[in-house]
Amino acid sequence: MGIFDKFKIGFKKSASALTSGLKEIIIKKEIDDKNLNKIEEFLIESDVGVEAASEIKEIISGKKIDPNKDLTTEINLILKEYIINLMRPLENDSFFEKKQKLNATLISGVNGVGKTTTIGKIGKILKTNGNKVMFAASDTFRAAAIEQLENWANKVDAQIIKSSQGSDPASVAYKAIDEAIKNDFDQVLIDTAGRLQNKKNLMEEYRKIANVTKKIDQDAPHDIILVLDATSGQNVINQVEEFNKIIPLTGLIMTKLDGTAKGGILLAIAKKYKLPIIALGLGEKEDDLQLFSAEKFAEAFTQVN
Ligand SMILES: Nc1nc2c(ncn2[C@@H]2O[C@H](COP(=O)(O)OP(=O)(O)O)[C@@H](O)[C@H]2O)c(=O)[nH]1
Ligand SMILES: [Mg+2]
Repeated sequence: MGIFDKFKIGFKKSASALTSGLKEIIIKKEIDDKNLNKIEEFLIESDVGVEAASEIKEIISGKKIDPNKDLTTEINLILKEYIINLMRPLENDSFFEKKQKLNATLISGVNGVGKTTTIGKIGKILKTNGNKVMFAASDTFRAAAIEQLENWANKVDAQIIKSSQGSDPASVAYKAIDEAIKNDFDQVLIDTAGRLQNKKNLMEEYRKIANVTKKIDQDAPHDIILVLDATSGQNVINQVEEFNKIIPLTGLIMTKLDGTAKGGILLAIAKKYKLPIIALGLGEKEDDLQLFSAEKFAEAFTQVN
C-alpha cells in the first residue's frame, strides 16, 4: 500500500463527513449567499477554525463555478488548493534525515496522545535513514511507561537509557545525551510523562528536562515536538498554546487521524501557529507514521486528486 492510499484510508471518516456535509448543503445547482453561509458554518463545525472557514468562503464566493460541474467536487477542489497553499510551508522532511551532529528531541504532550508510540515509529524511520538512535525513558512516572518504551526500542532496534520508576526525568535525559555523544549517536528521542498543561509542577519538571540537557549540549533539546491527539478536537489548540509558552515548539505531530472525523483541526492549528508539521499518526503499528505532505494531506482530506 502506497503512502497516499494509507492517508486516504486513514482520513476516510474526516473526508466523508466533509463531502456528505457539503452534499447536504449544495442541493441546488448554484451557490448563493444562503448556502455559502451554510458552507462556512459547516467548515467551522468541522473544526477547521473560524479564520480558515471565512477565508475559504471568500475564495468560493469570488470564484466563477461552472454550474454544469458537480459543485461538491468543485468546492472540494477549492478547499484542496487552500489547504496546499496553507500547509506546504509547514512541511519538514529534514527532521528524519541523517544529521551531521547529534540531534536531541523532546517529545511532549498530554497523557495518552501517543507520545511513546510515536517515538517508536519515529525511531523506525530514523533507523531506516541510517541514524544511530537512542531513546531516553524520561517518563519515569509509571513503570509501565518505561517498559512500553523498552518494547519499542527492541522492536525498532534502538538503544535505550532508562532508570527506575520515580527517578528524576531530567537526569535520564542527561544520561542519554551523554551516552549518545560518547558513542556517536545521531538522534536522541526523549519520552516524557503525560503532563497536563495546567498542572504547574509537572510543567516545571518538563522545563527542567530542557534546562538540564543544555548543561551537556547548549543547543539541546534541538527539537521540541508536541504530540496532539486528533480525537481531542478543540482542546488541542489550548495544548499548543500552553506548551509553546513553556519551551517554544519546533514542530507538531498529530496522531490518531485514522478513524476520526476531526482531522480538520490540523488546519486550524496550521493557520494559527504556522508550526512545522513533522508527521501524522495513522494507526498503532510501527509503520503507521506518515511524513507530512501538504498535497497528500489535502488530497486525502478532500478525496479529490
Ligand atoms: N489509532 C491510533 N492509535 C494510536 C496512534 N498513536 C498512538 N495510539 C494509541 O494510543 C494509546 C496511547 O499511546 P501512548 O503512546 O501510550 O501515549 P502517551 O501516553 O502519550 O505516551 C495507545 O493505545 C496507542 O496504541 C495512532 O496514530 N492511531
Ligand atoms: Mg507514554
